[in-house]
Amino acid sequence: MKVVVLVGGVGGARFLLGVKAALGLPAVGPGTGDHEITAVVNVGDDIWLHGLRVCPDLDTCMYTLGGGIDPDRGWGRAGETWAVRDELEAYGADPTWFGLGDRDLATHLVRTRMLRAGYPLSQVTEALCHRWQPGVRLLPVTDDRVETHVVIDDPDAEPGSSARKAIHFQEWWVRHQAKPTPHRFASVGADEAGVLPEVRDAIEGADAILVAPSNPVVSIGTMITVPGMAQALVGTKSKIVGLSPIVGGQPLRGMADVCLSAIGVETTAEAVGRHYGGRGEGGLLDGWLVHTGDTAELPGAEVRSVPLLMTDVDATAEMARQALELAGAGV
Ligand code: GDP
Ligand code: FO1
Ligand code: CA
Repeated sequence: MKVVVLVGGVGGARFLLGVKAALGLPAVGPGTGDHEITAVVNVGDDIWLHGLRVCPDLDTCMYTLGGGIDPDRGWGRAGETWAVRDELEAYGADPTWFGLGDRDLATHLVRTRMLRAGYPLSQVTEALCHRWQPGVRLLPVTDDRVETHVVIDDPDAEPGSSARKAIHFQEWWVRHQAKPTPHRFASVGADEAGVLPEVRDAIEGADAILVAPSNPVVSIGTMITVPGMAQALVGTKSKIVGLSPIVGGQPLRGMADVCLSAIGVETTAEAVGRHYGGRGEGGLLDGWLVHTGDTAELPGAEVRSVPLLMTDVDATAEMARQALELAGAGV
């Protein structure tokens, strides 16, 4: 069976562990079998720092599935040391608010060297995955540069001024902890970008498409802004089933509620489902899974309530099984 999963970082990566397990593959590492999983990964968080290209969502998926992730932070390498970060800080080298660990840095050095040599991000990712053997084909949604920027009130403006400025998503999320109210999110570069042809083909040939319980705005939402992505999803014969990242009216990790408010969507499983939309009404979803106890009326899609807490791989595998069943591709 061919399964395509749309993912962001930590929530998406953890869900992929469950998809692998549900399909009988070892959660971590490579596996053989009849099933093929393709993860379409957000690139909106990607950033140039200290001359290096950093791709947090791709790396989070690669390290999680390859057994190299720091399990507590959910991002970056296990057993990390921070000598280079400390040295950079001693030089006052901006930005000091984003920490690149020593082990993680090797990934960015290899990636940047390959990008500078002319390889597209998708091929660079494939090369990095030769080492990590994630057991899932990790595809950036696009090879083009598409970065999420956040429009906020300009903190340097005169009092009473309505001046605004756009800052990179990471500056807003990591440096400012998503505190400045976002007026809107901009996918910088999306207009000139194109969906990766391999992503389009995977979506066209899939037996099931799952939308991970990832951030609906800055993970899944950003990917859908890439020209060709929405068309590929709307045009596929395969069923598309999403899992709610909102449980009991709250995100389980991170600041998705702040992101949702900025686009005028309530922080409920129902509102996020309606934001994606039922396929029967011109939206994305054939099916929508909400957590036990949550409810959702979603015209044009089938809704089921099942446990959606990724407490361990077994619980996550059961979520994946439920999603595949709703997609008509039960295992
Ligand atoms: P990020 O890129 O690292 O922010 O990760 P994602 O965008 O892939 O996922 C973030 C989302 O995962 C958050 O909005 C969380 O609510 C959601 N999430 C995290 N853990 C769980 C879980 O156990 N169950 C569900 N349903 N959602 C979760
Ligand atoms: N998140 C932080 O809160 N602080 C950091 O210093 C930080 C560094 C970092 C380095 C590499 C990487 O792949 C991820 C990193 N993250 C860090 C996480 C990440 O930037 C965000 O949580 C995501 O982009 C939001 O999805
Ligand atoms: Ca992310």
